[in-house]
Amino acid sequence: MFDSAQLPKIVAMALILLAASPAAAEDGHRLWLRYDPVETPLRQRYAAHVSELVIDAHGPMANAAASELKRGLSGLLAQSIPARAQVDRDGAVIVALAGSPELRLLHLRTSGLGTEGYAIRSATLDGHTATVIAANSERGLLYGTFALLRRIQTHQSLVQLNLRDAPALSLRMLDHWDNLNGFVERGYAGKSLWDWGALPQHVDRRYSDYARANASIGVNGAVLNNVNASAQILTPAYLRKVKALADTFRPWGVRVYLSARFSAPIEIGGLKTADPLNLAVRRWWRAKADDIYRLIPDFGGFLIKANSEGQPGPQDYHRSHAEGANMLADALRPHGGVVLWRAFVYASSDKDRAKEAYDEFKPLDGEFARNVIVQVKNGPVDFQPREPFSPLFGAMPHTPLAMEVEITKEYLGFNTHLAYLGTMWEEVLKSRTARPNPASIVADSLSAMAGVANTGTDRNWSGSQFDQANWYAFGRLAWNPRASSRAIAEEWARMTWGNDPRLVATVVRMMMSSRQAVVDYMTPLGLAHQMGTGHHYGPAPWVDDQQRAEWNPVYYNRADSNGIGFDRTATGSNAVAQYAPPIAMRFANLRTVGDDYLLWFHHVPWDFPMPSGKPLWHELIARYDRGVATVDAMAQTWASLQAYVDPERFQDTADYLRIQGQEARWWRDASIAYWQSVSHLPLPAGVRPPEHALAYYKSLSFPEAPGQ
Ligand code: GCV
Repeated sequence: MFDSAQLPKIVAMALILLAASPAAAEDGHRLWLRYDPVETPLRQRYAAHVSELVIDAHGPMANAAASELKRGLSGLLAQSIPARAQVDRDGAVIVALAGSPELRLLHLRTSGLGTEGYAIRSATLDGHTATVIAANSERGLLYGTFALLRRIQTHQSLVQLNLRDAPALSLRMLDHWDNLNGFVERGYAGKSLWDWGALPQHVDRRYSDYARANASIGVNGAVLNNVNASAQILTPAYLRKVKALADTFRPWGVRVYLSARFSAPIEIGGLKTADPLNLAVRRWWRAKADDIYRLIPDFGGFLIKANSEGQPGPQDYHRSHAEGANMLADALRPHGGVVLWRAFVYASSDKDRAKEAYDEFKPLDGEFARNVIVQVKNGPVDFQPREPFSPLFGAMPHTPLAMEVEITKEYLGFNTHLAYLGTMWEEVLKSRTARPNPASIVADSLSAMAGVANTGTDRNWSGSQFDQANWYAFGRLAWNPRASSRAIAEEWARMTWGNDPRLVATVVRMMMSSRQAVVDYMTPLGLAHQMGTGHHYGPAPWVDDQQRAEWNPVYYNRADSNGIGFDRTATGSNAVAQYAPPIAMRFANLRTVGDDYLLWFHHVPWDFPMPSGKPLWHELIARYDRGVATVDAMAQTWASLQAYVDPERFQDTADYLRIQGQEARWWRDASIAYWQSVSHLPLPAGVRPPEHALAYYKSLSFPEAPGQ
């Protein structure tokens, strides 16, 4: 029988057992939305500002905001926060739409916030202190909610707040390269999140978690399927599945888009042609758009890869990209949808690949319908560890442009290499285009940003703990393309790892040096596309046997006994001429181009004297060594953080850094062995020779490479 006298003993034993049992696994699944309790006494200070919730807005997104506030605040403050109909004590958090009585009383103006911005203000209402989140739309309230929570997560003050923020770009999208069979092209985080087999009957919990994470960073659109698209996605059966996802994402402000295959009228429509000027084809797309909008009234639109890498497109019918895009734009226009038409094209083998997108799209400026956005990759070739900005930015003043970046690390070591890409995107966004004004930068030319997603079914979503930072940074930069990647790294580090100043400073330091390290050990000094054929993993600078010239690393490195690099000046392909004159002059001059783009724009003799005083050959080797050394330093630094980080995530990261260290050496050694076979130069004194002969590196095949 139960003896009540034993109760205290039982409780004490239960507590001991609980304390001894391992905490829930820290697998990174919670991303940056952890909401663990803030330590006291800071928690008490926050508690004074958060005693109750007063929500004066209704609808799916306002409800999502309210539930997020409840969840976040009760987690961070370790107490439940009651919801009230009106303010009845100090410390209320009020969520209110423009025109609500609270905002009128406070004279809180929402003009200038647009349809997605928010204001957060400390105020006094009915004699009580309060914090007000105000916006013109439910979506603005959602973003304001996450902004307030972020302040607490990153230990910022809630005193005398007077914040206003709105996104600079209206479309902030994730592009999923997910195939309908569950595989993700260039995906390194497991399989596709979308379980097409079980949809629409089974709507996995992860879908709303995914949309919620996007909402927290301002991402407002998702293209669900690969740009190498299957027409099947447009069939009624799939559209019902897409609708289920759209319904799930909607409360979190994320609209659904689809990649459409240009030849779908033939493949699933029974037509004989997909010619964009053919009336039956135009009717087919209009009817398809009508069907989609009947199911999904807020459908975003289509993303198209046309006449690129074997995909069908308008040029199959001797029509231009503009004619193709405008035909789809006509079908979507009555419903408010947009066409995102990609400028990633390269087809002619006798031309510099870096020139092709500009040459094809620049002449079409002004010819696109108003609901077409041309989507341009950040660099002129293909998501390399470093490229100069695409010359199309600033060169198409009559066409809205989106910048496409690759969050998934196809060319940067997949998921095992730690590379924070915020620095790369900041570098591109802040590059001076000098168009239309001398001070114009890439960010000025943008209407939208798209990131090729790095999400998948891995518990940690992104394939590694640190790859989550790239998803996070993408959203924050798409919201504000002028933001500082360092500030974003710090925000993410605090929310993801903790607020201890030493931990934060160390993690941020690692992140900020990480992408340059990858550049150094993979493609230093402006080299590009030296990765293995097809998979793009590991070094292969010697490859010269691919059918098309521009599929071969030797096409890009042009290394010979005289020197190395691609001459894109007037004596070579003259790609520099695609940039505005001041930029072209800088890139064309060996003395002003700078180390970062040296071999991108110039073929340089091995003995060329570098600004460091070393000849190019020595400098090149020093860069590989610097890359390896930075990775070693990251591993050591990480080891010093063991006491600050939970064991699971600590170990995951330590293991991956070890792999990265091995593979950085592989890159260094294989590359140096190959350059030496071409330059015939001795290694500088004191330099460690490659561990193996060149033949060994050439013989490796994926996935037998070291670290695999
Ligand atoms: C989706 C690169 C990638 C391809 C990708 C293509 C693109 O070439 O290797 O996997 O295809 O870019 O962006 O369309």
